Amino acid sequence: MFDAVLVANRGEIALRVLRGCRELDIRTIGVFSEADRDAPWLRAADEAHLLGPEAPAESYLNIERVLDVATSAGASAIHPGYGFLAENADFARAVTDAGLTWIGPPPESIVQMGDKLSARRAAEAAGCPVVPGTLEPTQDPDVVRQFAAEHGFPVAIKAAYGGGGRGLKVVRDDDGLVEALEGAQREAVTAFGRGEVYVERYLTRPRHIEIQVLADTHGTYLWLGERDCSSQRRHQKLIEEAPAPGFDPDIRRAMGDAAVRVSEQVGYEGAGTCEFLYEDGDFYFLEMNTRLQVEHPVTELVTGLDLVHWQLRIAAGEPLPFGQENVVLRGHAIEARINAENVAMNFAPAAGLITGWQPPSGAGVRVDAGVEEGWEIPRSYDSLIAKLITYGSDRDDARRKMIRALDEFVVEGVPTTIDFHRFAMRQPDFIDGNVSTVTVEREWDLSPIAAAEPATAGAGAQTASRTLTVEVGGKRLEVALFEPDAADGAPATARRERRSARGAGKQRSGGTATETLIAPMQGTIVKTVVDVGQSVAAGDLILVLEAMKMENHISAHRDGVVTQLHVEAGQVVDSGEALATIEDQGGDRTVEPLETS
Ligand code: MV4
Repeated sequence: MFDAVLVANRGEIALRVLRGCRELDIRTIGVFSEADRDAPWLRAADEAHLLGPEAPAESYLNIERVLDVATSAGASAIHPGYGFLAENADFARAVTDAGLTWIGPPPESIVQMGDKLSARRAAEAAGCPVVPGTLEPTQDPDVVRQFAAEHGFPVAIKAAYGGGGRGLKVVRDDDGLVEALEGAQREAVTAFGRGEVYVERYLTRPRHIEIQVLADTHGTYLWLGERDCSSQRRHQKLIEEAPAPGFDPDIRRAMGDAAVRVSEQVGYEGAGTCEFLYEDGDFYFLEMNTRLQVEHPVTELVTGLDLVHWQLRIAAGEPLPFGQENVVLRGHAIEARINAENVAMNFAPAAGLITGWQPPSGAGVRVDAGVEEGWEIPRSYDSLIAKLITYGSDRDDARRKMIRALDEFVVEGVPTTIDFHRFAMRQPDFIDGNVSTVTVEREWDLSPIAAAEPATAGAGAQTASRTLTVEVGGKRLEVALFEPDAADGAPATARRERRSARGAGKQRSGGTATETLIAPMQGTIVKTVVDVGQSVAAGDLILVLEAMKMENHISAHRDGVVTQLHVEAGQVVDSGEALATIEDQGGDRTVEPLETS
């Protein structure tokens, strides 16, 4: 086993890997950016080194600097965690070239799975079902038209080098075809510098089910059951569970066998995940993630296997000492991602100081967190601050433990997704195991969550809520205090109204049918497709807004005439900023503010 391992990552996954190393008596070397000085997870490392001086977002991507630290600190291997450099074949090669061991798959496997078209070809070659579609890139609308003529609409246009939903466009009819093709190409170039796209039949209500694979360097390939990751929003997973609810054992076995064949096809080693779409009893390979995943704990709980230990042992050359027949799935595990996000503001990420942090514990509860009380969440990184995982004898047991644990969880100072999860765990669709990849976004009304949280709704991270315990006649009562914004003393609700009207020409007083079309998220205007004076119907495309390298179609929120466009292509807008004014046609212009009438 290794003497010393450098963990090239941050947050909860850095802690997860550092702990795994420590359990195997491996000396640990942590690294950190300037924004992560004093980070809580670094205390789990035997030593920690500053990466800097780059901007915090780039520090963890500086291959040369990471290798310098590894060499000078005497590391024998590097574990990349997930994100940052985990799926970077050049980094994997550089690690090996520096005489260190790469705790991950061979770079050739990363490359083959890094491009979706070559991944599809590998799956086909392995006899694994893929979504019907093309295996070669195209730029030609006629190829898409021809495919749709054969297979029918809707079709998906996907970027070969896409990921996380970037460069994915759905075409519902011939009218939207050219726009979608161009949008997918633009997105792919923006995000990945490569515009190749291909076409697939679009599944309208699939489940996202993935198989965990483990392969040693001696030719043993195992699958460790599946995870259902269908609960997601804007391609960010929110809830994962193992096993998939109501999943047929024969389909599970067929999917597992297929994942193993695909892994063999690319000479995989270590821990990896094959993603599938599942609809109406059929499954289709989508892509392979060549890293440890965020949701790996649910697999650990139902298999009893420690995936980080096995990554380390496999990288050290140990053969897997058990076979497929020894992999037994037992019980049920659910993971809820606790993100520092404002659910009421479209899940907008919220940085800030954690003023209160009391994670749950007790039977069947695991918390993997990268924060603690007093830690200020930096702005530069993704918003996952913790994972709450519960384990039960069956799904309902795990779900009830999750609700209990969510109720215990206290986070103060930043808004979180905890209330979303409390809501989700009680949804009939969730209870019935009837969640698809479109359920959270299109089938659930999330407004009760926002309504239950007046302090954070729309107010961003600035508004602090405090809880006081008082005793009234000997009975303990908890009192929530919602404090106004220190900056201007205005209550949160008033500020929220002002914020949504920012930049707008007119503001209706007391009216609900606002004329202002608001940016739902921070981003860059790619293009506007209407002119001032143009009549539009609710749902008509007004402009394209790029956020996190994904294009979002912003449509008219009401019928009317576009009287003002407040933005133009290239402009950066904040969440809540006014994009356009759409006024009623004909009379009934604006209701004048009460003060002046
Ligand atoms: C699809 C699909 C339906 N049909 N492909 C989204 C990101 C990328 N990993 C693939 N994705 C999808 N591909 C076809 N032919 C639906 C999705 C999809 C999705 C997939 C997995 C998890 C969440 C998703 C959310 C929306 C769409």
